[in-house]
Amino acid sequence: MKKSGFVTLIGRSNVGKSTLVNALVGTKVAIVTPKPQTTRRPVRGIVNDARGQIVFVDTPGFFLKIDPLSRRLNDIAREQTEGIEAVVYVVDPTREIGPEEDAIQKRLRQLTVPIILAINKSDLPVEERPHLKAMRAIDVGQIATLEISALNHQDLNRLVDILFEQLPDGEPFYPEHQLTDVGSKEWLAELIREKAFMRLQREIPYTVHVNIVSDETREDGLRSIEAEIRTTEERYKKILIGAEGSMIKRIGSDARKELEAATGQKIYLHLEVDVDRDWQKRFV
Ligand SMILES: Nc1nc2c(ncn2[C@@H]2O[C@H](COP(=O)(O)OP(=O)(O)OP(=O)(O)O)[C@@H](O)[C@H]2O)c(=O)[nH]1
Ligand SMILES: [Mg+2]
Repeated sequence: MKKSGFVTLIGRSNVGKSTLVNALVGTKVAIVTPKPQTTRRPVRGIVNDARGQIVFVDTPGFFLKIDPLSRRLNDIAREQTEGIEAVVYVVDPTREIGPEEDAIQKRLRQLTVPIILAINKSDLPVEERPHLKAMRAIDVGQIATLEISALNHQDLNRLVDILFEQLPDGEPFYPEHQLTDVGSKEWLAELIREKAFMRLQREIPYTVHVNIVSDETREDGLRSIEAEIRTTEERYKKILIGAEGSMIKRIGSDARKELEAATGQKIYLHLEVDVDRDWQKRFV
């Protein structure tokens, strides 16, 4: 009998949860940036091997801020700790344990599922990981503590081995060829949002939402994608467009290049910028 189950990654922003899911799946299913609050929805990354199937659930990083978007993101992460088989608690030894980590740990101690503590970023020299000792001392009742690198795939097999030991017998939840639950339109929107996050500064990334309007492959093989980038205010729209369209051109070109490399298709990407004051309120 094979095994199967859901495993949720929990941790504050920027610890490398999405990088870890991508490394485990072996392909980019979740976007990654050096900015906090990159992930906005629970992205599932699916791993199959002879032992069965693990569905990894990437979640938004826990963030101690009280604006509506942050609160919603925290709720999304919290909801993903229900009805699952195990939690991977990801921590980052380059940053001090603060109130956010304390809040996460309080929540984790209330869970009854097995927890594995994954101290990430082990590829960095020790001087860049000054909080390693503090991370090693974390006790949330975890069944194992691993020092991993999502970036270099260090010790990820060990993590998967431990998780399979925790999973019950069961049929796979997804067909074996499926790597994620993110649909192609959502993935396109996420990729464009990633490029916008990378190019924009300060608060602006958090005002941005991306919608795919159309995605068609023409007879000559050219794939034509139209997307709108929404922001909450007119002044952000100006910045997003940039002088003579320079910013939006850069974002579009970054996204197009990655898409062309990933798909092998020639891509035409058209981006529109619009103001939508209330997208955050409608964000669920
Ligand atoms: N050196 C190093 N950097 C890493 C590693 N894993 C992730 N990073 C970097 O850490 C930053 C954040 O990575 P993400 O995967 O987006 O982090 P996250 O936990 O998903 O963040 P949120 O979605 O905001 O919660 C990026 O710049 C990654 O390249 C790692 O193992 N080693
Ligand atoms: Mg993430």
